Amino acid sequence: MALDPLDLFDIRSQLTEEEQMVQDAVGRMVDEKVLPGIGRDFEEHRFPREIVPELAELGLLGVYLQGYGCAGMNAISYGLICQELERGDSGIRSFVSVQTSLCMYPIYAFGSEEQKQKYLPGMAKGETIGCFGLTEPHGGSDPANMKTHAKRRGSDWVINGAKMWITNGSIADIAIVWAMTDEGIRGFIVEKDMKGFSAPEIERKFSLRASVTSSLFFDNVVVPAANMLPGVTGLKGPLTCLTQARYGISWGVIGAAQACLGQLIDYTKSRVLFGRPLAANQAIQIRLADHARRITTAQLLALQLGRLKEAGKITPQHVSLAKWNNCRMALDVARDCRDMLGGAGISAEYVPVRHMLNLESVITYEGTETIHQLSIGRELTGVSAF
Ligand code: TGC
Ligand code: FAD
Repeated sequence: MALDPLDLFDIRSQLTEEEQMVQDAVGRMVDEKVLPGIGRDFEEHRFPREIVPELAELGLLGVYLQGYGCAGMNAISYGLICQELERGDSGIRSFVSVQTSLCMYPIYAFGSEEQKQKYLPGMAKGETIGCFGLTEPHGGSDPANMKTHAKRRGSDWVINGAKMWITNGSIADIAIVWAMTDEGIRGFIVEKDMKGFSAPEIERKFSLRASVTSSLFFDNVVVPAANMLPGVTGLKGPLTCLTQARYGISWGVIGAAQACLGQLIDYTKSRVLFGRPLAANQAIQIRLADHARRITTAQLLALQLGRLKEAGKITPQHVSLAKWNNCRMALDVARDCRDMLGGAGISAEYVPVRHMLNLESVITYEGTETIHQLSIGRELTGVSAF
């Protein structure tokens, strides 16, 4: 029996029936609702907001949280969902990552019961959209150097400062905002209509064009005490959320690489040069084989990462290694697939250039490649080089 070129080591056979059903359902939705229009959305710099009810209907928002209208699925299912969504476009996976792991998760993990009741059910239904404000204009890799601050005024907090490169910012109903206080970094739920808060979109991006990216500005924004997340103080609050989201990215980017390789296998078989199909050249086969090898190793890494997560044994270093390896893999595969298409590789008719441009963001956000390399270096040596 021929092997599946996009699943050479039969990862599918390692999945439970339920996980396979989740993957199939999301895959169908991506085929039917995302792929037909995503090229145009990317060209028009437009997030396809009409997809949000579809995502909610399938239970993909807050998918691994228990209760509050969330589906309570396992870690492998969350990974497969990210993979299928990113096979469509990194912008769609980004939306789900931010809503689920960067907004719903902190409310779930660090919020009061009132906050959970108030926000999570509407977020699971896609009626309330969230964004996550950690990065600041002066340098995102070092969030400990945070200038946005919140000061107590009576029972309220007053926030001043700015955040930059914030996914979903301009379409969000609430922002999870991390600000320096006299007690250290704390998280706040800022609602879009609060006076002094604004979220202009960042225009003219060459990457993640089917996703909204914004700045956030806080000019004496008064936030009631009830909107402060009581369950965490310090940088470990936002970094714990990032560990959840980076986990999903480690799976997601595999989908982008699969989309590129799948298209290239077909293309090289039908493109005839020098009297034979492009695929009949050793140099082309070696490149395709190398991409299949890289995708396979990324799949095995993601699967074991998922198993560690389900066993409660996952560490931030595991996630750093997987995010680094799999983003690098996907970006290299997408760039080389673009090259094998020749001039057609720059055309919107083919997916690699869109994935390649998106992956330039994905390898940068949620910790750049260098940051993850330095995290592993610190783990190996016990010496911090940050
Ligand atoms: P460091 O001293 O290492 O740690 C401070 C405290 O945090 C704890 N910690 C973690 N906890 C959970 N998960 C992690 N990954 C953690 N890493 C560290 C740590 O134990 C410590 O706790 P405690 O109790 O001792 O205080 O902090 P550092 O200042 O040396 O920084 C470490 C470094 C550089 C790795 C960290 O700052 C970092 O990860 N920088 C990168 C920032 C980043 O990733 N930003 C992402 C912004 S959000 C985003 O990009 C969303 S894109 C969404 C999309 O569209 O999909
Ligand atoms: P910098 O931190 O200025 O880094 C610049 C360069 O220096 C990088 O190459 C970096 O690797 C390198 N570098 C940094 N430190 C070292 C060192 N010690 N040694 C050697 N090299 C180093 N943030 C959010 O908070 N929420 C979001 O929703 C969000 N969404 C995003 C969406 C998009 C499309 C993009 C592009 C970014 C988003 N970000 C978001 C921000 C993202 O997390 C940051 O861009 C990222 O963390 C890097 O920060 P920076 O851009 O300030 O780069």
